[in-house]
Order: sequence, then structure tokens, then C-alpha cells
Amino acid sequence: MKTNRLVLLRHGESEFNLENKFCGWHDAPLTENGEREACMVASPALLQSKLDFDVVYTSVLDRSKKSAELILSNMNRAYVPTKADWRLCERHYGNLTGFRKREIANIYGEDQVQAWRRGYDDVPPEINTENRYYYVIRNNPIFDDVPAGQFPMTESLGMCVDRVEPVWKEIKQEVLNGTRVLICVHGTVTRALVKHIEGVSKEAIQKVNIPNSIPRVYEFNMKTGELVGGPINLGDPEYIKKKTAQVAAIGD
Ligand code: DG2
Repeated sequence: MKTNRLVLLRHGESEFNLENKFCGWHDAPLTENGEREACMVASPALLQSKLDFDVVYTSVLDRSKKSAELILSNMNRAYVPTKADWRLCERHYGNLTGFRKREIANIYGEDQVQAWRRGYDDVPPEINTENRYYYVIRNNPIFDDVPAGQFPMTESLGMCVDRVEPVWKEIKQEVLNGTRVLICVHGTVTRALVKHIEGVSKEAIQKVNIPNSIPRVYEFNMKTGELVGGPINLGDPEYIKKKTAQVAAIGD
């Protein structure tokens, strides 16, 4: 049986991750720790598992592109081409963008915040011009490729699952053709891809939390397109457990 592997991972810690703020389409950079995670957590894990790549997919957001660049550079693979696609951008967090999760929980309650963060069809309020990031996002030239009428004002996980479906189909075809692909994206986009790849139910995907910089490896039967076994998360299980719990929490 001929198989090919695919690696999926979320970028390193961003400034908004550190501050526990909703980020979405805001272009927050990596923290120093986020850069370190890409170099010291993701790259060594990929090298140890003898994973190599022909192409890397990212979003157009800096935290995704920069993580991919650091990972490849630390694998001595800076020559691997990168495709940055707006359809792989993080879910748009609407008018929650820029606020601390705890601050929003103090107003609307923890259950509502967790519904907006993890619910499949729960749509955060649309971003409006009063939000300090409205124009920063709307006028950011990195989004110039977003077709007219498709620029989101907010998105649920379910909307994100629909947005990534066409690009996932393109990537899957490449994987089945034998291309070695790394996808380096965002928390919600990773969950949307996990739903497509693993065929997880709408209910089950709401319980999935994705830590930064932990490679999730899939193996596909190149003839049938089916998964061979389950996903493997690379790294120390205790570290992954601790980081996953941190992502699930609302934080301070
Ligand atoms: C986070 C996810 O996305 O936040 O947009 O705030 O992966 O780009 O840091 P990322 C954001 P949660 O859904 O985990 O609250």
C-alpha cells in the first residue's frame, strides 16, 4: 500500500495568545516564546520523525507565515516553497477582536464566551466601526486577494469549516499525488481541517483544543484517499496535555 503523510500545525504563540485576547483576522505577531516554540518544539519533532516537505501552506497572516519560515529554516529547508492563502486565515472573531477573553466573560458570562469560542454554529457579534481593529483589519493589504463580498465581519467555527473546504480539497489532491505537505495555520482553522480530515462530528469538534507548535501527523492511503490509523501528535505527551488545557481555558 502506497501512503503519504500530511502534517498540520498551529503557529507559535502570538502576542494576543499571550495576553489571552481574541485575535482572529488581526495580524498580531509572534512573541519571542512563539518564535522559540517554532524552532525548539516543532522543528526538532518534525526532524526526529523524519518528515520532509515539498510545499508549505500558510494563511496570509504574519503569525502563520513567520512560524512556517522559522520551522523550515531550523530544518535547513528554507528553500521549500510556501503558498499563503487567505482562505486559511483564522476565523474572524467579529466584535470580540482585541478584547481579553476574561473581560468578555465578565460581561457575558463564561458559558457564552465558551459558546463563541468552541460552539459550532455560535456566531460572535459582527465587528463594527467602534472596534479599534475594524479599520486596521479592513484596510490591511494582506487581504487584497479576498474577493468582493467574501470579507467576513464575523465567523463561527461552522462558517470556517465551509470556508476552508475548497482549499482542503486542493491540498488533499496534492497529498494523494505524493506531494509532502505541511499546513501551518491557526487554532480554529486547524479544528476546521481536523473536522474535514478526520470526519469528526459537529459535537465532537467542539471539544477539540489545539496547542501552538505541536505537529499533528496523518497518513493517507494514496489510492483510496482514506486515513491509515489515527493522527499522531508529536512531542512529550505531558507537555501537550498541559498546553492543550491552557488553550481550552478562558485565562486571566
Ligand atoms: C486564536 C484562537 O487563534 O483563539 O483568534 O484568538 O490560533 O490565530 O491564535 P490563533 C484567536 P481561541 O479560539 O482558542 O479562543
